[in-house]
Amino acid sequence: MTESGTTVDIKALLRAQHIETPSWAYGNSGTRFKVFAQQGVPRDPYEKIADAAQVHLFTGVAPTVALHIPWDRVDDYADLARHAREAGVGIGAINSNVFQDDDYMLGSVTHPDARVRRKAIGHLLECVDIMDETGSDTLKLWFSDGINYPGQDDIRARQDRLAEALDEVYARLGPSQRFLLEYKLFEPAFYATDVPDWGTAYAHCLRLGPKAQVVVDTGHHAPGTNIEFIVAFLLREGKLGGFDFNSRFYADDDLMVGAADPFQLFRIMYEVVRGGGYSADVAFMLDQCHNIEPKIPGQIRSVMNVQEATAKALLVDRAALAAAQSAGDVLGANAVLMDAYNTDVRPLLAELREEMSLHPDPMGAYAASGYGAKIVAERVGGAQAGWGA
Ligand code: PSV
Ligand code: MN
Ligand code: MN
Repeated sequence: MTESGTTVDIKALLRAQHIETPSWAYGNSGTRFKVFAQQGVPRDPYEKIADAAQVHLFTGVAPTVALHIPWDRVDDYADLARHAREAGVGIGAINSNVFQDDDYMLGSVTHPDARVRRKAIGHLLECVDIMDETGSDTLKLWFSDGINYPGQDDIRARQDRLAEALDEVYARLGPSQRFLLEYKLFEPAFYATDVPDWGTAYAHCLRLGPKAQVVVDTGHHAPGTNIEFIVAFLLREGKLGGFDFNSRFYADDDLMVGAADPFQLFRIMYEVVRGGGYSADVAFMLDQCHNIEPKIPGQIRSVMNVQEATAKALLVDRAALAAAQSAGDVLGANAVLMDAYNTDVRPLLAELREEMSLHPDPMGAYAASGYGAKIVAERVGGAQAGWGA
């Protein structure tokens, strides 16, 4: 950041950043032990979008909101998209849900019963219809499918069924549509999950073609996994479709991104920048639940955390790093990276916001806006998001 030219470039990149917030972050959520209801939460998808628009209003970099179907089911999706546009945001990824129906106890697209598989595929195709109606270009596929006991079902046959389902959905995609296949180590299946890791997701996507890519949910790995390696690898292969950002300490905690390990987030963002993934092709999405913290401020803080990690990643002196690396200067190379990580980028981001005609302090500006008090007064009986809905 010594030369002003570099600073200007970084600001231009940060200004163009696009971080998508999830509709389900705005409703009540909890664990399997308890959902703590908050006042003023949205009662329907229209109000979730209104809240997402607030996050964009105060940060300037959250212009889309992801939907989750059927949690966000409405009669008229074109109308919902129009409502979003009027509120100043767009509809982002359509997240499918083949995990909350009694029929799916033994799986959805990998279920041993063809009737259940057909029902699940029908839902995925319906999600593509919703993409057509809302103008969304991204379908997100996460399957809770798996088995709890050795011998419960045939692991290999389940892969065959998964491949058949993916073939059918892939064939239904329009020319400018894609799907992102999400992997998750475990839960709700505890013995063998059908898409447990990036390698499985990658192999299916590779077989299908360019409209199938992998999405990396940062909360879906075993402890100690080097996520930035996965990012670097997938980017090199043109198969990184995006992120579901969140933080984890133990399992799929869905805490605020950058809260548990801001250094890991920086390392991930550095590989994104390094690998040319800082483009419209790699979606930066949040997949979080705010169980004990207020929802809209939780999203604003999360967006800011991603921005800070991105700014630090963009600050890495790539030329100095390359020189140290090729000279075998281990400590020097590491120092280049750490210099960027240890830079306080908050003044830069405050300056950028002022240039974007935003308040330099989004958290404070939202708190002072009165929107929180307004929705508490106006909304009674807010909806539960996601789990248990
Ligand atoms: C599954 O744990 C997951 O990460 C998938 O993205 C789901 O769609 C989402 O969480 C629901 O919150
Ligand atoms: Mn996810
Ligand atoms: Mn998850």
